[in-house]
Amino acid sequence: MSQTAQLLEQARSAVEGAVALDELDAVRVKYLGRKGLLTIQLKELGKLPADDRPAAGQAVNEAKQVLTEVIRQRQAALEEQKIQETLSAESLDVSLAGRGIPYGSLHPVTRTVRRMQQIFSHAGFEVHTGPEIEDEFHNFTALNIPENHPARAMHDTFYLESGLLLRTHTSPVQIRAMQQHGVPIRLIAPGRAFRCDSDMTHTPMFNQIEVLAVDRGISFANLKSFLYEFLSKFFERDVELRFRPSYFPFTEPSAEVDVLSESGKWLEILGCGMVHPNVLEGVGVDPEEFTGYALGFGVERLAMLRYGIDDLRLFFENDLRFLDQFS
Ligand code: 2NL
Repeated sequence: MSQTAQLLEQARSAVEGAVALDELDAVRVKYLGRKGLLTIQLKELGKLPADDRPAAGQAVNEAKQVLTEVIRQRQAALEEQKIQETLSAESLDVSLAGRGIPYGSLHPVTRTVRRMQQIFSHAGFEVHTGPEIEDEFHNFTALNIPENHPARAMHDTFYLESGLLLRTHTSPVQIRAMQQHGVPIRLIAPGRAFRCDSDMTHTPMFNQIEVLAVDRGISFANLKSFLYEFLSKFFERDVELRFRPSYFPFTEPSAEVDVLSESGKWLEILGCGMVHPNVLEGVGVDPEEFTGYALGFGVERLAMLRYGIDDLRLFFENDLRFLDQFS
């Protein structure tokens, strides 16, 4: 076998043995590069006798062409193999189970408001809402709290530069409802209230639900039976209540109500009373013909009792580890 044919055979088996593109390129350089073995043969044709040169030259050139083609094919095969490897390594298994979408949950205060609203709607009370920015008339004057009355200072009011204020309770909603719709009326007013007060048991913003029922012949007995009914539904057990005499400018008589907890403690849960005649007169209702009861709950307080939460601030920190427990 001629030297050229020998080199070609060596090169072929080197090409077959190359398992990566860089190995293949090393083979190409070894035989076909500027100082490659076949290239050198071409350069050394001059050393041959003149008669032998054409045939030898043709043989070397043919060998170079064959090898170039063999390398090209091997390169194509290796590239294809590499693509297949990449594809199978990066493949997406569409039959795998998904990662799941985390569900949100309602805030415990929202849950408590909704639950109370549901019980009240079944009892025939309409939900009314109103502005959080109020005037002195609807927040105080109409509720039998005249100017310079100590109760105004008692409420720790946030006043705005305009002379308006952040409502200190949702009672102005009930005043507006009576002005608009007259009586008889049964409504609940859920919403935010604001007081300039912040410590372990008070936050500057809290949620309130007030209840108002005005009709002919409503008495304190109706208020009591209503509270037993409502609170038994809310706490899902027969409740024991304690009515303590109290004072609110907008009710007379007034009471604070405690519920006996399952651990035997009396816990204050709401304030209530018979609507003061001055309040009824102020919205054009004759207190000789109509009477009514009213009450106010702090929603956070009720949510704390229902869910066994001992720190009011948890409601306002929005820590997901806390909130996720209510999904
Ligand atoms: C509390 C409990 C209360 C009322 C709110 C009310 C509303 C109108 C007329 C009369 Cl329009 N009363 N609301 C009554 C009693 C108690 O809230 O602890 N408040 C400081």
